[in-house]
Amino acid sequence: MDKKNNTLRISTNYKIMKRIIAVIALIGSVSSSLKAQTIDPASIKSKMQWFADAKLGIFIHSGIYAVNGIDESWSFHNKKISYAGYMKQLKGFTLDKYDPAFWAELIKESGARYAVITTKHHDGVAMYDTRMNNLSIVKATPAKKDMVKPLFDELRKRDIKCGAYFSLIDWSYPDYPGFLKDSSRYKVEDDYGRWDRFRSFFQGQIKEISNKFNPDLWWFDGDWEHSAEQWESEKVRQIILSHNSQSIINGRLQGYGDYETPEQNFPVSRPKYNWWELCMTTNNNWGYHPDDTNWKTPYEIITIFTDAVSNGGNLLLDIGPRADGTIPQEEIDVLKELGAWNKRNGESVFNTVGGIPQGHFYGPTTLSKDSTTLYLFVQGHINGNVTLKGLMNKIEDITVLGSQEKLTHKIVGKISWSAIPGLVYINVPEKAEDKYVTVLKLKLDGPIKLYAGHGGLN
Ligand code: H79
Repeated sequence: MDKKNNTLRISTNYKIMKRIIAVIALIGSVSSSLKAQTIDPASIKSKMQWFADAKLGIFIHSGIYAVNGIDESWSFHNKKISYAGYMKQLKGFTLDKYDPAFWAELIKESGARYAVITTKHHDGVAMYDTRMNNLSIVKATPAKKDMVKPLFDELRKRDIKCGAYFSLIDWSYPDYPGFLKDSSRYKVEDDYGRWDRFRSFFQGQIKEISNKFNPDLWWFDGDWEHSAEQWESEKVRQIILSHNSQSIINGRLQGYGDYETPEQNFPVSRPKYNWWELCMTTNNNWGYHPDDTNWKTPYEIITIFTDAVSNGGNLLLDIGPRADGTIPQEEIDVLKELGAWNKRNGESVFNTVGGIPQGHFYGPTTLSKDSTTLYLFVQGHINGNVTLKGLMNKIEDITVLGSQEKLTHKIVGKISWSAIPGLVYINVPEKAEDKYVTVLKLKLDGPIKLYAGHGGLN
């Protein structure tokens, strides 16, 4: 998907919606104050605050694809397995050892502030008790139970926000056009009646999920197969927000979402969006895939995480549990390591804002909300000195998070008659080093002021 276009669409759609609402207001018939509320930037900002502060979420891809350990939904779509063969997995999805309290505890331990679980992937298998058809783990697998509600209950006990992943695509539904990569059932333009049946079906499921679980966040996927008009994106947004005006909706609703979702791709320059979230796998796959041992290390995950936060984003880190409800040890280990790092260094990440522009410091940075504290993330081994350029403020105090270490610094090359600040050299002793990423906390004499010029040249 072209994310840039997507965002452009988001803002143009808002502009168009704003204009439409202004016109309706003029003719004196604003039927829905909600509509006005959903597009009011101030209310969106307040709705988004927990998300902006949360920084870390855990994504859970649980589905029947874990039985064989194959690609979620795409394996039959891309004809790596027959549809019948894929659906045989229903018989092996047991959730025998599903322990939602353990899952929630692990998520808590990782430091994450929200979790997003698949309620239905592109294969159309609902992970809850849908009344809209019979294709659910409740009706069609030995698990015979809804897995969403018990997890949300356990997460909420621990103050963790709950997200519902929902695939707009449903390659199993007989009235959905798409099926295999090279074959589809029909074209929407050729049979609007049939498409309408699918529309009532998927929108019915969205209403069910709203009513049953009241998600704090909706994570749509697969919007690229149809247009906003075809999905009725505006109506879908309305359905969700009329049930809970504070629900956050991700940006995969053809222009009607609240935030951007780059997938498995890392921004190099800071994205211009107000809110964005990098979703990323722990190995190379979303679902349980025992043949995939390409695990990212804690160091890699922590550096990616701090880089995302430094650039104003969140990380939504995925795990893929087994069909019996257990979580692979490698994923448990990495979440615990990440959690231990967050325990030592979380102050520099949670409830902060993205850091200073590139060039001042060669690494990620964040700022306290009042911008009087600057956090520097130092990756790997430190060779004595860390440098900072263009800082106009006086540094009151430097500490290393997770240790009581106070650091000394030297200002180098400050010329008395010049307004241009000198360089800051911070002396970091080896013993202060964190196992993964060391965080230096610089308390400034006031809100940060930076010099970013060319050294007096024009
Ligand atoms: O649930 C996980 C994946 O199964 C799902 N999203 C994550 C969270 C996912 N769906 N698609 N992709 C990942 C990759 C998307 C590829 C696409 Fe395309 C490129 C969609 C549109 C362009 C390839 C070409 C697939 C369809 C056309």
